[in-house]
Amino acid sequence: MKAVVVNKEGTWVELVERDIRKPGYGEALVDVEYCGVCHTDLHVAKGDFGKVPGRVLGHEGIGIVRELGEGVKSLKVGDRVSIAWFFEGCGCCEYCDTGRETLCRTVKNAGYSVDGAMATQCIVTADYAVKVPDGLDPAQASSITCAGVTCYAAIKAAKLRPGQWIALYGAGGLGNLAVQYAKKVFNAHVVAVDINDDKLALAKECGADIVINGLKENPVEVIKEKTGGCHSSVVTAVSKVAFNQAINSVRAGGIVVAVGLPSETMDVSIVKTVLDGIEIIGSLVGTRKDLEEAFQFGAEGMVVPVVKKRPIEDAPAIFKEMEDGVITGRMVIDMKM
Ligand code: 8ID
Ligand code: ZN
Repeated sequence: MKAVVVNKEGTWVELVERDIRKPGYGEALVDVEYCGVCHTDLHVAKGDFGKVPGRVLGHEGIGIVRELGEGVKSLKVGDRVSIAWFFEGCGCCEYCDTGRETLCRTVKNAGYSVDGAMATQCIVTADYAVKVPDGLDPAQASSITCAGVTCYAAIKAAKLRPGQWIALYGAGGLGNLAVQYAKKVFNAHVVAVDINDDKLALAKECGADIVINGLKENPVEVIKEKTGGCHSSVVTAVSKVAFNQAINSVRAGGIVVAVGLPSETMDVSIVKTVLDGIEIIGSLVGTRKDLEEAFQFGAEGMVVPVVKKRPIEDAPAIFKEMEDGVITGRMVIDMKM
């Protein structure tokens, strides 16, 4: 099979030929149709979370089950399923038992701690592969498998209610989907902030009420003036500047949800946090149930991921474009191209 892997230095990606093993107990072999390229893949490739040379990347995979290992009851051959960052939990710890399975301390993550879906075939743990509903385009489904579900779960964590204002910092692969979930699923008013006008144009098309280029205007001032301060904020931007601005963009009692993963620290005013009762929380992808729900909104046409299909040979170029910040929407590797 063809696979996009982290190079042997653990610093970048390369395309290689690999063999795939047979599925073991509880596993399924999947013919991958599409795999989106997430900024997390770039972090992994560059060793931002520790070097993983040789790892097959990819956690926005969609494919068709070709073969089942022994003991699989949840899938059958021919099912269309996801291969997500939340690849497997232990199933019996305090997090797995209380609806917070992505926090499992012995979690496996596709394309990071186990081989992922940026390949023509891959192995999944069957009970953790979420089925793609009929009516959802598989290339669009790939984008929901990480970008979509992450934003959907982050907005839930923000406790967003209809009619409230949310500030979305970052309008990239995740951000444009955050705009759509916030606007169309949660019925909120949306401010999108980015530093790139093309991404803001897409955010506007996706339903943002206000768009702000953080390089041209001060987002905090504009948000205060136009909304009186947002009720919550979700930060997918890969920059501490945006995290700091997000904290200052919410009104008293506001919730700031950290999603982006820059290798930096944020500056938090203790006085503001206390006097304004601000909550700052982290949100990590979504549970299998979140993904099922996020897919369904896609199948119903309420959320339409903006994807561009590319051949697997383009993978190194796509990673460079991601690093340069020039991608609008999501680049999705089409394994049949
Ligand atoms: O579960 C999670 N928490 C999770 C899931 C998936 C992805 C976290 N992530 C992380 C990724 O690892 C990455 O750090 O979310 C971040 C965003 O992923 P992405 O949306 O796939 O990346 P992108 O398409 O490159 O978008 C990033 C956007 O941030 C903007 C860029 O212009 C781009 O549109 N941005 C930057 I960089 N600096 C900004 C700033 N100061 C900014 N936007 C506003 N203000
Ligand atoms: Zn991702």
